[in-house]
Amino acid sequence: MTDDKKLLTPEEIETYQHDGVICLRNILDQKWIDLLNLGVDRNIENPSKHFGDFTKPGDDARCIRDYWSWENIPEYQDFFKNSPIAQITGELMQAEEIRFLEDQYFQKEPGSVTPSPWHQDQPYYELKGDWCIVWIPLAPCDEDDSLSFAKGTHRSGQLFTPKNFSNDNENYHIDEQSSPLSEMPDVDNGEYDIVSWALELGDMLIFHPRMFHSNIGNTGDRRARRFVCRWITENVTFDEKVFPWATMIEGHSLQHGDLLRGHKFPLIWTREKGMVGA
Ligand SMILES: O=C(O)CCC(=O)C(=O)O
Repeated sequence: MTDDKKLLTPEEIETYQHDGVICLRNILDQKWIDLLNLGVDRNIENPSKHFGDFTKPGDDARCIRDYWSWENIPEYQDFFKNSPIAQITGELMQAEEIRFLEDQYFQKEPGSVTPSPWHQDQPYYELKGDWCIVWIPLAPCDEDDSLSFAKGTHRSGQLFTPKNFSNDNENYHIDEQSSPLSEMPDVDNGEYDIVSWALELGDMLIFHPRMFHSNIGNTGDRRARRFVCRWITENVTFDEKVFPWATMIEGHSLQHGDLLRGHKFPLIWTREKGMVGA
């Protein structure tokens, strides 16, 4: 049982820590789903420089994505400042403070054969410390079209070469002299404990940055759309150019080793005061 002020149970926190992923059911009101859908509509009309169209050649079903757009999308700002997500991630990571890091959407039309290949998020980011990813379906999705995870893969601490979503999911080129990363293992070889969930509106997935995860495309007959957001705790520092492909929001003034602070990384929740971002 949760106490009055808590949104998660100790069992849910334990599941996240042990498995590296948790599925939370019916935790987001419809008003937030509606707001995020409006935000994604606006984002599609006003793409950022990160916009990507990953539609496979010859595929009629479009697959698009954008990220780090929140400074131009008021609906995203309203969502991250006022929805319960900051508190949920704060409880899950047992944090003192939670800051918003990044927005992202993926949209795959019915029949899209563009997969999101098995990967970890950590190697894409110039970050050190505790953070997490929240995956929110903006249309119901069945198990096949949901995000799949290889349970417990966050625990080894090992990082693998990420895929370049913009380049047909090839591995990024690695300079063998300077990169310590090996190729992602074959996650479909039957040796991993793969888990995925059919999701309704109001459900969400939260996962650890080292978790192996993937999506096969959209085999359903309705548009698949999700809003993904990333949240950092008080101990996250800037780990400059850990890998040549890693990115960070533009315009920050961080030096290597600095804690992520300031208006590019808005403080939303503290254990002591609760919601402080409005
Ligand atoms: O939703 C998808 O297809 C991919 C999401 C993903 O890989 C991520 O959020 O890191």
